Amino acid sequence: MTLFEELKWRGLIKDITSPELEEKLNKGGMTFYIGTDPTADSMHLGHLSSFLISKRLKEAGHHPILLIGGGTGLIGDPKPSSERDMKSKEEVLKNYEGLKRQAEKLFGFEVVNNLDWYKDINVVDFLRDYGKYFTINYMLDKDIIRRRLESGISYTEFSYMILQALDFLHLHNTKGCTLQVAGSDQWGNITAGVDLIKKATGDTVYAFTMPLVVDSHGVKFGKSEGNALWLDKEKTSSYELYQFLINVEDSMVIDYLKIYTFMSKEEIEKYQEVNLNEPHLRLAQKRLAEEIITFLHGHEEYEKALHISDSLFKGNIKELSLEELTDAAKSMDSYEIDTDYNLVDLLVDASIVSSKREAREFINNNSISINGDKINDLDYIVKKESALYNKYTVIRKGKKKYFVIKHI
Ligand code: 383
Repeated sequence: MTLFEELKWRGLIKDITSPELEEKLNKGGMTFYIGTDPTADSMHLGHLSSFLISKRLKEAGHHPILLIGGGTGLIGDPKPSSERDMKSKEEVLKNYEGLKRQAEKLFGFEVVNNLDWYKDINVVDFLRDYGKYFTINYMLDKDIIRRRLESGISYTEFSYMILQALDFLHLHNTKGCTLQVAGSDQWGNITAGVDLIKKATGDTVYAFTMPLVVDSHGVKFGKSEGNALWLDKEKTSSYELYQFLINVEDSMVIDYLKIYTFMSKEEIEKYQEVNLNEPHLRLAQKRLAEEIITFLHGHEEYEKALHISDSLFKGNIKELSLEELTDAAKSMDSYEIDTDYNLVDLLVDASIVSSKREAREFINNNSISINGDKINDLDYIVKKESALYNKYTVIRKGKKKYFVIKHI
């Protein structure tokens, strides 16, 4: 398979600016860039797919530049729904540092910051040197701008595409960059760059986008209960990531193996069969979790996530180290107490059951266990001194549902 065929097979190509790009990609040797704005101090799963494309291109002999938008992050790429809250300069700088550290560790790309060239452009030069290449008609015709016309858009966000376009021009002029890669939400911005370079220099440069990764309901992939799954393990533990990935739908898991792993076609096709014949084993999901967690945090973190998950499944809570238990606790509903507590009252107060009657029923039916031990005693008292590491009491209701009581 050529590189282009492989990218297609993996479902990583949505739109390309011109068909010649296929041959150029296959040949290697292009300098390309991918950009991200410092809206947070870490990337999340939604970013990972396009960064992995960049890694694939690098491995195929292209030269990557990662642009972290220290300047564009101060302006805000327009969202379809509404204006962004403006972030303070301190916060953008802090986020920039976090992203740079993370990206260097994970991908090892050369990093540039567009603030480094914006700071030398004054307002008159900006309007003369770049503004003249953009007609308002062209800008209004961009999908994202059209979508904001009704609800309104500030001049600040309206100007964003000019900045991203001049970045491409700058990297073209200073580093010979001829390709920009991004998710499909960036199509308007990256074609603005391709068009600007044509007008300003006469050169033809290229871009392609990948489809946004979604689940079977068309919802953006990478959010668990509305929260982003971060690539920083202090923000999203390996266990949380494991939980999310192991629960990926059967109808999607093969697509995700193509997008998120470097496994070969043959190997992925084997999983396709396993997934079809024995979906209950969730082997494809397990492998997806192993590949992603190992890539991000190393194999030990994957083993740890697996161990937490197995121990919880078997009810062997006491096996967990404090660190593992702390990770596990993060993905359980929790309730804090600072005194001894009668179990029946606690089950009600922590909203584990809806009434005292229900609490007694669960206890009588052997459906409540504490730190791995079944409890049949209606007068049981939950105490700090019997808590795991004097910190956590883990309550299991039925087979699957876990809650954590935090003793403070
Ligand atoms: C800024 C200046 C440039 C080139 C790009 C940028 C950032 C770009 C953007 N990207 C997204 C982000 O920062 O907003 N305007 O969160 C996301 N990307 C990548 C990918 C994606 C996009 O970082 O589709 C998902 O991850 O392109 O939403 O000169």
